[in-house]
Amino acid sequence: QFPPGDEAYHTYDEVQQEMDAAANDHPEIAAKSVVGTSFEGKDIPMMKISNNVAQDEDQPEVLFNCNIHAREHLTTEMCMRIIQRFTDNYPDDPTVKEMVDTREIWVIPVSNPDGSIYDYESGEYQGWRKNRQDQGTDLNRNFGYKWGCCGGSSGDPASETYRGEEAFSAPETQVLRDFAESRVINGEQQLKGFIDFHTFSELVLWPFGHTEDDVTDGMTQEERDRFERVGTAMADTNGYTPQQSSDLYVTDGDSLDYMWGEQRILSFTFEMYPSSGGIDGFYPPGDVIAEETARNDAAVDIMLREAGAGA
Ligand code: 0X9
Ligand code: CA
Ligand code: ZN
Repeated sequence: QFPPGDEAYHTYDEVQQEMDAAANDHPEIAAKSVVGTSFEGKDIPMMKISNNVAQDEDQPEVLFNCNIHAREHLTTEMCMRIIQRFTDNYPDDPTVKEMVDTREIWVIPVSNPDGSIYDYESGEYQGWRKNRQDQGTDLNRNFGYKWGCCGGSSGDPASETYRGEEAFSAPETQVLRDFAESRVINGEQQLKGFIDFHTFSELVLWPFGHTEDDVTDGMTQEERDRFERVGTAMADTNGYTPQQSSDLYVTDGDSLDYMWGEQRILSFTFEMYPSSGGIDGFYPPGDVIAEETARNDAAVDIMLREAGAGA
């Protein structure tokens, strides 16, 4: 249970139950699976939403990832909203119907279950960011594209941005890597879009994070312009600020740099509500969930549409 006032947030068990219910209620279009296990051995559940969901059809795929940072609980609600919207509103909502019929949508509501549960389970928030491996690894510094390259992470296990012993030393980043790799079929990456939801600051961020250069190894001017165009289009719908991720600060080993740099997936990090704050910014009251997740509906639709546009 979340602390008083925040009961509207889904616990890990409630996430599992609601995913089970959605899959049971919509078996043609929703299938739940376990994408992998955490350091402590907890299941990391995943939902696939698509027509003919049991088949691996040749349709553009998009991955929505949430709660890689433990205390960013509003992001789990974002993924639950995506699951609810693309199942309950099918086939009545025409955009939902089009996307479910022409895309394969993957949703991971809690990619860091150990850290997430630790953060809320005592009834008092712990302000926890990392996973629960030893002193904790910052999963968003542990991905293996230019890992630890550029002063955007720490080698100190006590640090909030500890990058881990080596690239992909955390089971939870291995899970995301292995899933992305599993979607390469006949040499083609099926995932055409990726959003990693975080809180907070109300930003739409695109790669790269490891360098302040706009154009670099792995990012042509044309590619950069596409990121800016799509990122700005999404930000126009939610009122967030669009920018290259390193404009915020330089990071190395984050999910975005891997998903674009290594997998060539059109990838964005969203920093959700609120726009500013201290530690309390991670813990908005439960009554903002509906508004602050619905706020990203149109951006999610843009991502899904763009995934079908080709590179
Ligand atoms: O630092 C992070 O991992 C993300 N921000 S958060 O406050 N949610 O921890 C931002 C990652 C995006 N990449 C860069 N800013 N380079
Ligand atoms: Ca399908
Ligand atoms: Zn985060």
